Amino acid sequence: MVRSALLNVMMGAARKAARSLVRDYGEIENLQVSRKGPSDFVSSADLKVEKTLRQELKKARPAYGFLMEEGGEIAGDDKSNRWIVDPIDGTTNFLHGIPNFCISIALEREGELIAGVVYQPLGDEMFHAEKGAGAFLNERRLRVSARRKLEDSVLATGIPFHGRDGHEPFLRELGVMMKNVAGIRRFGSAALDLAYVAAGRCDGYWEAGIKPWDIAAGIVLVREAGGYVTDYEGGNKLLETGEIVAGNDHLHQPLLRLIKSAHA
Ligand code: LIP
Repeated sequence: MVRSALLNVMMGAARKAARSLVRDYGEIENLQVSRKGPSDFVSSADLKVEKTLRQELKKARPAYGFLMEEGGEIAGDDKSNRWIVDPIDGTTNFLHGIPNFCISIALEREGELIAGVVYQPLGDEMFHAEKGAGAFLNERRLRVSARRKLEDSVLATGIPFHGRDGHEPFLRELGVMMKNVAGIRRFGSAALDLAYVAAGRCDGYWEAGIKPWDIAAGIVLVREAGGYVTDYEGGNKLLETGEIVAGNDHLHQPLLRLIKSAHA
């Protein structure tokens, strides 16, 4: 399988940054942790990983800009290309010793997401995709699941918590979904939730109030694995609205209809 130079840069950066991440995971109790907001944390591990990713990506593409969870928006000389980076997606899991977190890197070109890497370092699962070239887990080509019925489907989602908005709307969505599907999972990492949809492990995913860096790479994975990803209106304003619905070609529209019915 021939990979593009672009994907090699992104995967190389993720693997390099993961070294300190796995080391820090082994000694979480010694990490410096500060509060960004209610029940929202950042640790010295997040900052270390983000610094390494920025250095590696800048070395390879000096003119590209960045949108990073901790560092924010950093304009580049080349206005057409922007890296969208989450150093640790699933930070709360990471800080609690729950082994479900990842590094997420996407490339946006001319406003379109064209490449994505989601690296789950503990399981050495490298999910990667590039527009028109398919989606892969390590060397294995990925396809979304073929399940056709909601009642056979397992969905992933994100649940708002202390200090977050959207509790009532989420409970309405959950109420409608749980009556119609075989199972709902809250894994704690939107990037891995989308990677699992691309891999056919989950049949769909929905969430509101989500950040661009949590979902950008995962969106490319699902689309290149033959799935559909839209905002709650069925449009493409995912990064702007922070509302996302993903599913295979049989289930995406029924999921959209259920979400609409929850807010009718
Ligand atoms: C997390 C997302 C998750 C969401 C959490 C949080 P973080 O990202 O992956 O889906 O429900 O609220 O946004 O903060 O670990 O990068």
